[in-house]
Amino acid sequence: MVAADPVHDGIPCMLMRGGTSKGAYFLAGDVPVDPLEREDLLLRVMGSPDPKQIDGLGGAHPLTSKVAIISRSVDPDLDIDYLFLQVVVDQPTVSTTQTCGNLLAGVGPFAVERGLVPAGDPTTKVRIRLVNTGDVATAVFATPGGRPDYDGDAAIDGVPGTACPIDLEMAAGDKPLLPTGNVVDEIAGHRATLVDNGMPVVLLQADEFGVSGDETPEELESRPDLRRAVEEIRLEAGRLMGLGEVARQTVPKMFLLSPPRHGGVVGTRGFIPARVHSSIGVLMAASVAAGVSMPGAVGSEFARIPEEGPFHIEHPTGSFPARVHVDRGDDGVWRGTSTSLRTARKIFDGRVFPRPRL
Ligand code: NQM
Repeated sequence: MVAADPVHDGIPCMLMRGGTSKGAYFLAGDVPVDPLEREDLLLRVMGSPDPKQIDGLGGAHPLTSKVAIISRSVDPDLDIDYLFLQVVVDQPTVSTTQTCGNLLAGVGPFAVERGLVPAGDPTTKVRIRLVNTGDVATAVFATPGGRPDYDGDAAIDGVPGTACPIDLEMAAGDKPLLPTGNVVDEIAGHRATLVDNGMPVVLLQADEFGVSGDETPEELESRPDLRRAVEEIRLEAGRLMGLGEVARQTVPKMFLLSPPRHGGVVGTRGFIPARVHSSIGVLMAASVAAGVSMPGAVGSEFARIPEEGPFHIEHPTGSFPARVHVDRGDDGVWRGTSTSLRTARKIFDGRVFPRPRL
C-alpha cells in the first residue's frame, strides 16, 4: 500500500547492485500509480536534480541513479512485470523510455525476497516481462534452501570480486533488428548502423570522430566538439528509429566502434547518452554484437566474429561476453536473441525516506 505520509513513515525499498549498475527496487504497490506523482516521489528519493544527489539514494551517475518497480505479471504466462525508470541526475526528469538489462539481473532475486514467486531448490526460474519494451526475459539463479544466494564464483568486468551467477535469456520476439530496414544509414555525413537487439543503439566508426578507441570515458567526456557531433547524430537517429524527439530521452545509445585490441570482437565506447559508460550495458552489448554480425554494417569490416561461443565486446574496463544469435528470415528481415551472464547483490533492505519537497 502506498504510504499516506512517506516523508515520515518511509517506503519499503531494497537497494541492489544489478550487474554493473545499482538501483532502488520497489514493489509496485508501494509507489504511486500516477506517473507524475511517482516521478515526483522518485526524484525526492534519489536526490535529483543535483549533480551530487547528496540528499538522496542516487550515486551521482546515470549507472547508479536507477529504479526498478516490480509486480506479479498481468500476463498469465509470465511471473513478474519489471518497469525500469532512469532518474536523471541533474534534471527533474524520470524516464521510462528504455529498459535496463543490468537491473534486470536483480529482478528475479528481489521477486523471491518479496515472496512474489516461490523459490525452487537449488535454482529458481523467473519469467519477466520488461514493461518498457514489451520484451520477455527468463532469469535463472541459485536459491539453495529457498533463498537467493548472492555469493559465488562468477566474475563480471566492472564489479570487484565474484558473486553468484544469474543467467538471463531474452526470448525471441518478432521485432526487426534494423528499425529503418537498412544495414547502414547516412547521418550528418557519417555511416551509421541503427540496431535494436533489446536496446536501441547507433554504431559509428570511432576514427571518423578522431577517436582511437583506447580513450577513457573522462577523456571523451571532456571533448565538447565530440559530444556535440554525437548528439546531433543521435537526434536524427532517434527520429529514423521511430523513437520520436529524443532530446530528453536516454535512447538511442551511441557507440564509437574500433578494431578489437584485447582478443575480443570489437572495441566500444558508449555514450549513454550524456555520459560515457564505464563498461557497457547488457542489452547494449547484445545490440552491438548483433549489429556487427550483419554484413555491411558499421564495424562489420573489422569485427572478429567468433565461430562459436560468446562475443567478447571490449569496453573501457574489460569485456562483456554477450551470446547472440542473429538470423535473416525468409522475409529478408534480420532478427536476434541474446543470453548473458550477470551477478547481483542485495545491499540493504529497509525503508527509504524521500525529502519533503523537490
Ligand atoms: O543496456 C545503462 C547499464 C545500462 C543499460 C544505461 C543496460 C543495458 O549499463 O542493458 O543495462 O542505459 O544508461 O546498466
